[in-house]
Amino acid sequence: MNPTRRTFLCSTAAATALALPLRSAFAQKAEFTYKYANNLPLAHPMNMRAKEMAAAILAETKGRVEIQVFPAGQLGSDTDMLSQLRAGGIEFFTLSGLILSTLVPGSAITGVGFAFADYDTVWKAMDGELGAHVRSQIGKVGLVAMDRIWDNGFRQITSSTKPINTADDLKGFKIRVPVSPMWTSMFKAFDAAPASINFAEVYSALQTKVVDGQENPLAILDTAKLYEVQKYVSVTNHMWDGFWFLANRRAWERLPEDLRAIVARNINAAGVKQRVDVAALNGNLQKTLTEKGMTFNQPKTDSFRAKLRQAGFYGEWKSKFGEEAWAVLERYSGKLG
Ligand code: X2X
Repeated sequence: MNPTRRTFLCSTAAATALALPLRSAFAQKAEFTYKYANNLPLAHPMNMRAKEMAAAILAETKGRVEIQVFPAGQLGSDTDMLSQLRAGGIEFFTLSGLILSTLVPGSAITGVGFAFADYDTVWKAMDGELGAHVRSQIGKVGLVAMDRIWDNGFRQITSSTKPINTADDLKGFKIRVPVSPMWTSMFKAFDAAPASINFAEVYSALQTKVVDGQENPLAILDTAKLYEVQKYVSVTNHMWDGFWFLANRRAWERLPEDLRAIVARNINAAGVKQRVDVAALNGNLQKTLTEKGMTFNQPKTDSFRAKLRQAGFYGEWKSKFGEEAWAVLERYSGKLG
């Protein structure tokens, strides 16, 4: 082969790998082909960052590790995907700590009502002792949680019937909540009528009026098009929610250490970028959603907090999580209840 031709081939291969770091850029089949599944629409930053991350991992491992992204509940509901993750049918899965609590009870602690004042406090807690506390509990059930939790955001209540201004407006309100004791307990404490429904069925449950409302961050209202079936957004910020990036432990440990390090570094880096994207969306989407027909109101939080206190919500969850875990939470939240 003459040098000119070799140079030409090399530079073409390099250009392909940069522009399109896909399977086709590497001659052989990957040694490790792992599935990563989640419940969010393709347009959500979670999936955009995950695709970027998978491409970076494929390139850095020189084609040895391929992560296939399955968005939008393609592989089933959260409940199904959690079972598949445990069985090893999927290797990676992002899940709210509150839903994960059906398996790891202590992981719901990050969703205690009105615990975090702002994102600064959230990341201090989640990248600090509170996150470490939850990750160690996740580690006991055959799963591995990556160091950086991904963001879902502060949650807002939406409705097709009326704006929610005070806790009284929630009396008897038929609201969808994710499948998790923490969510059910919180909306029972508000005297609402919560129904546990997996995210995959939320749009149709709202459309057919099985429920009148739901609660989610603005980025989800937009990317899942919930504005088509909901009218009012009440900015309650009643809880923050995040997605643990989980791996099946057996699959994780099958990766040689050097590959594991590349994969972990890329997942955590993608998570940090995803946080920035999601916070920006949650901060800026009010205008877009208003243009799409939603009406916003900004309730004072006092009546909601008072209702949770009166209903014994904080006392109940403190005794469930235990003094020690509660003290870790209060290091970030301040005194609760
Ligand atoms: O199910 C939901 O509402 C969602 C998408 O926010 C979660 O995954 C917790």
